[in-house]
Amino acid sequence: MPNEREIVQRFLDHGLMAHPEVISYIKEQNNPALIDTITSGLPEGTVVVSPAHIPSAKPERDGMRFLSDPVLEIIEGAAGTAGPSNLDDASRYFRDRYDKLSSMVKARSPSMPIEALTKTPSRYMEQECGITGIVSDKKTTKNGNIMVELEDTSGNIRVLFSSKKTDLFRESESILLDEVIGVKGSPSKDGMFFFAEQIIRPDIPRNNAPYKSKEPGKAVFISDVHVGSNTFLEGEWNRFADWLSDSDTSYLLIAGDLVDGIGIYPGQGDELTIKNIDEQYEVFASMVNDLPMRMEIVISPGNHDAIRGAEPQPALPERFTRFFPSNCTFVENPAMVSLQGVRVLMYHGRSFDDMISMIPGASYERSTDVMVEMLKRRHLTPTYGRRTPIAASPTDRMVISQIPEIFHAGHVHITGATDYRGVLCINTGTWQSQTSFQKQMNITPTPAQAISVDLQTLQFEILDFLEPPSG
Ligand code: D5M
Ligand code: FE
Ligand code: ZN
Repeated sequence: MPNEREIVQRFLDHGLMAHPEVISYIKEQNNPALIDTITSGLPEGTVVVSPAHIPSAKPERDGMRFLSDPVLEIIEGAAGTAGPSNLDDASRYFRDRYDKLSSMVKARSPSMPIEALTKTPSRYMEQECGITGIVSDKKTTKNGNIMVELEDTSGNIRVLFSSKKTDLFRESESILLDEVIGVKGSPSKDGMFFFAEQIIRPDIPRNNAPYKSKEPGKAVFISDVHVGSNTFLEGEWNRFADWLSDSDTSYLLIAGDLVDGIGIYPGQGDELTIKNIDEQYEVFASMVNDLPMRMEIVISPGNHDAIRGAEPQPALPERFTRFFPSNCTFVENPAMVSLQGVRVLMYHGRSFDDMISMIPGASYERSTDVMVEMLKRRHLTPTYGRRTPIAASPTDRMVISQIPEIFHAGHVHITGATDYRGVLCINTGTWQSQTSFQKQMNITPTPAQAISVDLQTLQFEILDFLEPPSG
């Protein structure tokens, strides 16, 4: 198998530079002949080889999509679809996760049952094999290699990532417990170990091409309003509301932490201007009431909202929704909605706390990079049993089954936007200024920003409503 340096050199020999996606594609296909195929088909004067130059990777849309009436459609996570959390369902939950994610991995790279390797390793020693499993353990060996226990429906095996293979080793450092990965490599003589050569994740296909609305339409995205907190920025919110009234925005999406809630953290009472939960939602509802009625408004909950914290979180109950106008649709967290055919995955983002603590180099400042890590794993909450409570149920709703055009999250209170293989990842900041907790955690928020997306072009714009400091 060619390594990255060899592939880069082969292109350089042709006087060409190659985009990193092209290099990883060739590595993944394990077919050095592809380099010649690609170089022979390049338009004259090409300097940089991009993914579009890969002959088999013509842009392709993920299935058919029809515009429907009404233009706002709830695809997944409509109110009332999150079932109860029942620990007896935990094994079915993981089986469903494994089935969904392993089939994505296997579609990209062939895979054999782990049991075949552990029972008859001699048959496979000389050849490269692929296996796909759920990560049930991960540790660093005394020699400084990484060992991951991988489990499929037939058995389990210890997979070794050698620290000598620098690129692969670095990639293996980001392997998370309970994620589903494929690994290419070969077994040890006794079938006790599997020596890894390459990691295959479910990922977004690199030829994914996002759907764009045929009709004009603009959507605005926000999150983390935190009504009731003494740091809620009322003046900034009013500037935003005024701007919305004058704009041609058709949709407003709000991804959780609508209110600050009560009893969310120790001592919160001292930081609340509204200490009653019904009143917090009533005030938020009156703010929403002042927004244009022509807009469709989609609202999902977050970890500060008054609803079960285990994800998928149910939609807000009628006790609070009754205060809101009729143009509001309440969905679960996560939810997939379609705006004129453009699909938006809304997820508040509690699992950022877990992923940032586990992935080397991940940070709150660059949360959209963490969203990319979720897309690669096709999962919103890869690791079970840390800070993000996950509801055990027969199906794993946290799997990113359908590929959205827009992936909208919040929670970190820092605005960000990035594109990953045709998926626009946006994090929509907050409407509260820095809290004492965030000060302690060294989190500097970017308050009073919204992100607007043109549904015809998928171009985004960051809108800033922060008032200049007075005095
Ligand atoms: O989250 C507000 C901010 O605080 C956001 O940047 C995430 C961060 N946060 C929240 N909970 C934790 C924990 N447990 N550890 C570290 N950082 C955290 P909000 O959900 O609005 O309170
Ligand atoms: Fe928040
Ligand atoms: Zn939050």
